[in-house]
Amino acid sequence: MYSPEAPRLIAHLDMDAFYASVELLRYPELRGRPVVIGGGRRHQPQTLPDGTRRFATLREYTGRGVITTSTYEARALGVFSAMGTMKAARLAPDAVLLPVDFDEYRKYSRLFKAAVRAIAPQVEDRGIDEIYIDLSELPGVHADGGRRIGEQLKQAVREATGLSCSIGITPNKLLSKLCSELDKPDGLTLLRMEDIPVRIWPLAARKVNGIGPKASEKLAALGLHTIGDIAAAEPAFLVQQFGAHYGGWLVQMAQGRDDRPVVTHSEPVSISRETTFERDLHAVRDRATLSDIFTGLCVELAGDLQRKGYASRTIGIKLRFDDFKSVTRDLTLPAHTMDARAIRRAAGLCLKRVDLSRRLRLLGVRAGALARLADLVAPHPAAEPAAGVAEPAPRYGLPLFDTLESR
Ligand code: TTP
Ligand code: MG
Ligand code: MG
Repeated sequence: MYSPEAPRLIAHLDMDAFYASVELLRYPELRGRPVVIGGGRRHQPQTLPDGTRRFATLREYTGRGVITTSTYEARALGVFSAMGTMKAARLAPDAVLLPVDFDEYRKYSRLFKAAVRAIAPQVEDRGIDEIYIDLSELPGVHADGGRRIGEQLKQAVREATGLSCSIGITPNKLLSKLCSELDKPDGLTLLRMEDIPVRIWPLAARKVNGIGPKASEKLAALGLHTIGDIAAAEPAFLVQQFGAHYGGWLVQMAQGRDDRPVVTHSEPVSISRETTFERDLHAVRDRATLSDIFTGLCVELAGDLQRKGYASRTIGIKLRFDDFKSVTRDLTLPAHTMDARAIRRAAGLCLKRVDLSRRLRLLGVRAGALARLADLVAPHPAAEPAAGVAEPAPRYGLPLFDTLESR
């Protein structure tokens, strides 16, 4: 467990050219070529009668899309994440263009994270292709600054996914995040506090997570371009320029100090379910259909809460109309609940407060003000899982859109 006194070893692991590398697993013939990910369905590779594949290239692209990522070969031509695809096409017309397939990337994301957790369970999820890992408690880890475990983690990720990653291992998250970038791809970078002047101070200030475009512009205007420039600046000057909070953080950051813990579980703010209809539905004319969908969403939401171990005190709805305008309404309950009936009743009351004369495109139900079931000392009867809820969608007697008929 985290203790501010004990020396820590924190890893930051980031997958190399993640979306592109996942695509190369199924199209190995593209290895070594510049490839960018950012196309749509029309850029799906075609399999020819002789079994070879035909790929779209950037020169064929027209549209307003952006690149999600590119292989290192494409980066050598100046093509990077978030660049307009048309601009990329001018720089690298012969680069292969592939469509984005989030389901596939999520699958590999789960695989690499599971492989890491099997070795080092203290993992903080930082998005689809990166995590922090607190290595401090692993047996023997301090003997070599984490090198052996780092190599083991890279090996495990490679075995589970066929993909390479880069890892930084240092005493804190700030430094590890910087270090995982230093030797990409397939890097393993260890750093101790005494290495900061040589390895960290020369880096550009904007490399730091927390120094965005605005702050780095202001720093540059003050003549502060590298992390070392910030370290050399007068702390009082930084506080005067950036305020006590951010200025104070800059002072600490430049010395490589950061005591944020690795947060192994995050508490969701809300849980929701929504659905877009195949055709727009009208609250009165499609009452039965809407009613079923509405009930179904509430039952699914109750199931989500129960599975995740949360109860909610604020139930909300979201509607989107045929003119794409959206409205939300919510209602705070007297006690927390995870019961489908209570959720449906509250959502129904929210619905009464909406003008439903237009057709609907989308309907959603949201459970907010969540509390962990374990933290609710004396659960209200309504917070107990209802007996019928785990069974197939129960049908409730109450007409859900009954309020509409009286309009
Ligand atoms: P990154 O880790 O930033 O980039 P990367 O994994 O492609 O390359 P690197 O080797 O430098 O780590 O982002 C992870 C994935 O997130 C990336 O593969 C695609 C996606 N992404 C976007 O969709 N848009 C963006 O602007 C960025 C930066 C990433
Ligand atoms: Mg990455
Ligand atoms: Mg990343």
